[in-house]
Amino acid sequence: MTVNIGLIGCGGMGRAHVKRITEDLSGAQVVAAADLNPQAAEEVAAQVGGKAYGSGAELISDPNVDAVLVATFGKVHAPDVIAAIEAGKYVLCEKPLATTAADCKNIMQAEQRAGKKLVTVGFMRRFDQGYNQLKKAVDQGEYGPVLMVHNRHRNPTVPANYTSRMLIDDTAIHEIDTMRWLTGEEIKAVRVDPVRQTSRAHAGLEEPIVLVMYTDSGIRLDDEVNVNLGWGYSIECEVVMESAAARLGDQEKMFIRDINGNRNAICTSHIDRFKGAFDTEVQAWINAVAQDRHTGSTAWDGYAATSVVDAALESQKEGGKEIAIQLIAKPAFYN
Ligand code: ISE
Repeated sequence: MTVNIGLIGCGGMGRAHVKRITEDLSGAQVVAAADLNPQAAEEVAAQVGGKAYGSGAELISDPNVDAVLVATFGKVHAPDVIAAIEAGKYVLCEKPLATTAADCKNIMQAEQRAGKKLVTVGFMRRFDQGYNQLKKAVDQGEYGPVLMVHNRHRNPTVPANYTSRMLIDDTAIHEIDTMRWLTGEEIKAVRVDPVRQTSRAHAGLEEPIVLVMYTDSGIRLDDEVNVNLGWGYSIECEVVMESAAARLGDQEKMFIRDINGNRNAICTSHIDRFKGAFDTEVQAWINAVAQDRHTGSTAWDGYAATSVVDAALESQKEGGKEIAIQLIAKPAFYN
């Protein structure tokens, strides 16, 4: 079976997914594209020979669309994800699932009403080779329990419409989810430490910040979020266990040696840095949809991560106070 995918959101991320589905993956084709910007939808539709729509709702009700890929801004995800669930269609929703825990709860309720897990959240780092090596080192237990994890999330730059809140709900959300997955624990508390501000940020953007979080067993997690470096996309993670520290660097492969010294190439985009992870994630989703089964992270994972976001935003409002995270009881549906 070829899975007919409808894409909602024809920006950079959506187009990168179309490219991978068309050129690199198997078992699926993109048959429709929706965007509030009609020109963007038409461009993508013309590229794949599919239909263009001006809204997610219209695309979801197209009977030719088997499954839906949502790649719009996080704050507008919820209505499209709920409409896809109500239409009984599998949906791969880019992170975050939604930007408030309340919206995530509405999505979980819709899914439970449907009686079937249909939502996969695009937490692609769970598919990254390096992060999987770290997880293996943690799970095998050879080095003892995890005590703390240091994360760095550095971007070369961010667009003018990127807001201070997005440092947390759009950028740090990756580490929030990855740390839940890596440690196998929920995050019980978070605070946001203010840092001397960079002059490189656009007016009104408060950055960098450092999130400090604690898991249920007391593992301390920190995350530097620093999004206007200028020079590269740099993701680092160091897991400190009792008898070893395992570190994930940039994974740049090529080294240059010349009169200026030894150096390696710098990656500048998350789409390149995580290409392998995105490809594996989307292929796994296509394969699962073709077999009518769920795969990957669930709406519960989306909800748990966004609950940490809500608490981090509250911490910022409270001048960096530590805020406890109150999750609802996990519905058996998500076990
Ligand atoms: C973006 O949406 C991503 O997913 C990137 O991985 C992240 O680095 C960036 O900050 C986000 O805005």
